[in-house]
Amino acid sequence: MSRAETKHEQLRSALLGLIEQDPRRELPLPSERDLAAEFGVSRMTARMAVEELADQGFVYRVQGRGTFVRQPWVSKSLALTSFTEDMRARGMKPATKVLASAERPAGAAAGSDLKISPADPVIFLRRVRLADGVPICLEAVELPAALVPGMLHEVLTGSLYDLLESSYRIRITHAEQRIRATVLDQEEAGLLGVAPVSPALLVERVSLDRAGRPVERARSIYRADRYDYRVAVDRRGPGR
Ligand code: 16G
Repeated sequence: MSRAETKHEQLRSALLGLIEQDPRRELPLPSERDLAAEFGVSRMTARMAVEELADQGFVYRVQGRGTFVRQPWVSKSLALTSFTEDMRARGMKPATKVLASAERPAGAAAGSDLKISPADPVIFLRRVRLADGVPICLEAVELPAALVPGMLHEVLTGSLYDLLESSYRIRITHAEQRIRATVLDQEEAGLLGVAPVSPALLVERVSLDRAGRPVERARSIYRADRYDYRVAVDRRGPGR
């Protein structure tokens, strides 16, 4: 990787490692003062790293007692699924048509999201995803090429997440997502077999592995007439 990890990122990765150690128990995190001393960062940096994990639902605070790792029942509600899992959960058979696969420089936007230099190579993959033979999603993903050597020679019509796990031991455990309404342009509409300007859901996702390393930047466009986005939500806080 071309860029040194910042102290903040190091601390975040270390904390995520700690959380992963035993996700069944409500482990207390070390205090901000101890984290600052152990990682040689300011208390402000330590606080920011912990606040970020709290915002993302990994940990919660109890006033006067400290910060604790959340129990798995909350993680389940934050479930991160692949297209394949999504379709199977709906009782449908997933399939994939690969439109393009290539290695190319990340460029500024993907470089920034994936925390690599714009000149670093990414694997670009564009696929039509089908459910019971009907095209419902257009997906474009970019992955840092350094993380997935030889990926272009793999079978790319199956589950990308399964491939990452089985061939590269990369498990995506967290994603930042943004969901927006959009309409399909002529090309997109043609690929999805609907009329141009049909409504669609655009989901942009940056996926991280358990160490907090960005692994995937994805843009998925779903036909709004065939897909709804299901989200489990929980009230934040220590009690249930
Ligand atoms: C979903 C993800 C996409 C991921 C794909 C992997 C969203 C918005 N996008 O489509 O980021 O690449 O699943 O699915 O959820 P796969 O393992 O079936 O290829």
